[in-house]
Amino acid sequence: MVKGLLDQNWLDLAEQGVEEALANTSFVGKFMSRKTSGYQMDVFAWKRIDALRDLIYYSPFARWAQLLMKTEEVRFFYDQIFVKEPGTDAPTPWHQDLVFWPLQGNQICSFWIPLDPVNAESSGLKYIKGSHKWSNRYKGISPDYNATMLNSDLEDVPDINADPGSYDIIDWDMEPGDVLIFHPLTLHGSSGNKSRKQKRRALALRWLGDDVRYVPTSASMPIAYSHTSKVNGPVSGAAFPKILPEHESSERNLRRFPENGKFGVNVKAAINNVVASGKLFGAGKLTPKKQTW
Ligand SMILES: O=C(O)CCC(=O)C(=O)O
Repeated sequence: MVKGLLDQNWLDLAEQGVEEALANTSFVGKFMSRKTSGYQMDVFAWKRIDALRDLIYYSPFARWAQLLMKTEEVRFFYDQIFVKEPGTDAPTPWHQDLVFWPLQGNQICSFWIPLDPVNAESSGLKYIKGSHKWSNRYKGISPDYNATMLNSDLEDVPDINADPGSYDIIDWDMEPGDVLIFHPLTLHGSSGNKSRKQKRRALALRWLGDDVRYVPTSASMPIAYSHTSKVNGPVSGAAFPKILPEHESSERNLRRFPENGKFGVNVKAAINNVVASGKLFGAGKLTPKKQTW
């Protein structure tokens, strides 16, 4: 957690972008936010919101990611917005991000940028210190317990909050401008927003370095934007735009054709989700188990 990393001008741009995105939620965002009122999530908002595009292309995040990952090339993976209104009972289950993603590699990092003050009561993120070095890979549990992204080859996440003393759990009180930076195998999660007054908006920005390969599985998050990555090869193309050492204008411009061409990818993922949940219910084995929060 880096105190006061972000200058007010970048914070303002992030807030402007998030507010615009929330006023115009994507199809995927509506689907992922459907279960609890007061909870809003969206992804790939930079593809349609200029303020977020500018934040990604021109703010210092890419350079910070480059320094941290010790990489020459930096590509942007995607943005994710998480909003929990006061009193919203929508915990983010303990999870490792990488198991959701069609990627392999170690040079990957996320920045989690709160736009409101956060603490444990208002759904501050919690991490298990050092868990990115564990060999365990757990079933990916999304906040909506999305069945299509459950990789049945992986083990269930232990019920960490039922036995918190056995884990080295860390969290922080944060102010806007403070930023969390983490590896995608670090186990993390957050409670619902138990505050009666404080809403909790956060923007996550995810970055990729030289060693990242495109390795999709049947449980990976679908990528609804054009790219040119080949399986087991480096990530490339406009879905994962190159920011450093220099931009590619063709990738930057392609964002102007959001979702349309690939709308079917999202519809198919939504249908798969409903069918997969139904099958798991039918078989009496809807995994993963709910976590204590
Ligand atoms: O904001 C949250 O509750 C979840 C954030 C998260 O899991 C992430 O950014 O990877």
